[in-house]
Amino acid sequence: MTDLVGRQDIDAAVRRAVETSDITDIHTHLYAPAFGDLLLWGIDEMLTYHYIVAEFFRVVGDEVDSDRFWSLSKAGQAELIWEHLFLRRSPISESCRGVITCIQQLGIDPSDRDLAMIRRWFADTDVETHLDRVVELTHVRTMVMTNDPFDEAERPCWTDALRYDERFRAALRIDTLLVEWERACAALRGLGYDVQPDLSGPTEDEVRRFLDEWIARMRPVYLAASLPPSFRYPDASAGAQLLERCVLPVAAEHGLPMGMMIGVRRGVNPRLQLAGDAVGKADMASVGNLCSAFGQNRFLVTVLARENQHELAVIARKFGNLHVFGCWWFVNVPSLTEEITRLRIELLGHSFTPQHSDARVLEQVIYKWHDAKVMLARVLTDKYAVLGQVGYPLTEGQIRGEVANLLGGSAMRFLSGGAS
Ligand code: HDL
Ligand code: ZN
Repeated sequence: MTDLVGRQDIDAAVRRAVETSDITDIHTHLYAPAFGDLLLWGIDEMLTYHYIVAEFFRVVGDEVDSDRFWSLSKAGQAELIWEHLFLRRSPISESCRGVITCIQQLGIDPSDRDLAMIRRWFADTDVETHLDRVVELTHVRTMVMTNDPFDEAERPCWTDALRYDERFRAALRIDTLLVEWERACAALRGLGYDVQPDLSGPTEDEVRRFLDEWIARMRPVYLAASLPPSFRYPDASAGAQLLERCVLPVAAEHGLPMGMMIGVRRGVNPRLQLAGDAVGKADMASVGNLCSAFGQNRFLVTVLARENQHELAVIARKFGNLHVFGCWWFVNVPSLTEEITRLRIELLGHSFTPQHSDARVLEQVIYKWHDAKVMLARVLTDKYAVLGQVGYPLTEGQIRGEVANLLGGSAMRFLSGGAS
């Protein structure tokens, strides 16, 4: 392989690598088609994405109250959103522009601004054909789902007969256990586990049995929970006790990392339903405390507050059992993803995963990964160009390997027990 000389060569090599590399999307809310209607796809699902719903309620004022909106069909909600955010206004926000990027990349002409025509395009396809098309378009070859045994809609899917597309992997999601113990306790008792609200008696053994049984059923690539800004470790809360005495020991026994997504303030405006969550600055010392106290565990962590990003990256420099990933939710906007990714490369080199999509609707992997690849190429070209300027011999082969690592290779290696 010849050395790359000059920014132009480097830029071209980086773009080729980013554009052709397979991608592992390590956190989504997508489901394999075998989960039926749980897999959301199509223009009406894209338009009623909760990110967009929040923006819709900001512009309609008294014209549409939340009760009336939620009483409408999905199509009715989508039509109102299309009218207010895509016709009366240009869809300039990230979430709205993302819809236009998706339809444009799918070959649908957005210039007519004709929702009926766009709907006809989706009506003419089927989910399997569409999934193949989206995978080919994005090179997202593996998607990790969010699988919640406390979710009444999902739990019945996990029968012994369930077989699903190998492009999907499971992640065992346990927010309810760690953040809403009273609700989890009632649900577990209803499922036949002998657990007590005060964690007394056989509770810890029974929680471990619950985790063992769902790990056997789901065969997840990691356990996961989103946690509030108030999360602390060590702590006397039921969640911290269960994390320490049940979740992390079981995760270590099974060789599974613990995914923690920290900083979400749930339901600050319940009228917005899923769109009603917000962000809060979290305690990053607790992340370091966990990495230090549980050296035999591995932690996959992302944080929601911009203000926590630097401290998380510094903690990751201290603990090899911590893998930092993604620009999550409210920091997944171009002005912040570039800032965060530059910071992480400057502090962590290649040993992190820049992005995940968090997609809830299948087509969202199109715009979220389109944006991620544009940003990553821009940042990597700058960083590699500086290396070239100081005489380091860069080759396209090395760049391809490192880009593949950043787009999922490192994450999957870390998930299966390797270093970042
Ligand atoms: O807790 C999470 O996994 C978050 O990603 C929430 O699901 C949130 O609603 C979301 O979709 N953010 O992108
Ligand atoms: Zn998520």
